[in-house]
Amino acid sequence: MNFRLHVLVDPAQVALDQIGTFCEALATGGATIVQLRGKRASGRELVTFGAVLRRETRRTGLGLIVNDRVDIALAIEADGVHVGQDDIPVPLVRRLAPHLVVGLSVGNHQELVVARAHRPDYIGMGPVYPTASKADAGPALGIEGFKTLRAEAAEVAPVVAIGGIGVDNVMAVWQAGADGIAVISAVMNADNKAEACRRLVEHYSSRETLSK
Ligand code: TZP
Repeated sequence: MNFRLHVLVDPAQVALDQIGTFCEALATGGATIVQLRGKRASGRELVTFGAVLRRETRRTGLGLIVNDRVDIALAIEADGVHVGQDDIPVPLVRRLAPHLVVGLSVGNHQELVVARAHRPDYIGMGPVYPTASKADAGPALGIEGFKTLRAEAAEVAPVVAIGGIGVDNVMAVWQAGADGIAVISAVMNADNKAEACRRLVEHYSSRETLSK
């Protein structure tokens, strides 16, 4: 799985009949994964939206990850599930769904200790910058804090940076060694979503050189 650019989407943000166009824009712009994240959505809403999202992500070559809900991930045949430190522990997710890619959120050193023991397939690390999209995101690491924690995580799993990332600060995140980024507002608030994605990933391929 290519972790380059995850775009997190809430079912309230895209009408069912616009999901196809939405996925086309993301894929055109260079996103690789859509994460279904409906904190206030019912199970029924998630499977209804998720079924269309699964069909359209397949058609456009995007991966599909579901936030928190292993049951929904299984029901819609997603590629993976992303859990936080208060959700179902990674080893239990593996038992329930051995074929799924599993991501784990890490925001500090203690949580990285958990990640080292639980061995997720990738780590969602942040918030790197302050964010208005998640009320309980915790304190921002800042780019230096991110660099330090990412270096510690290097042997554990690929690191996907999240939180307040946009076109104006993404270069620093690539330079800090992120394997991928995950965003909400930088893409969801943009009128031209393909262009927003393109600008976020344009320096992705040079990140190895950048971080030297
Ligand atoms: N987890 C940590 S920060 C965050 C999540 C879900 C929100 C990211 O949203 P944005 O708009 O890209 O800052």
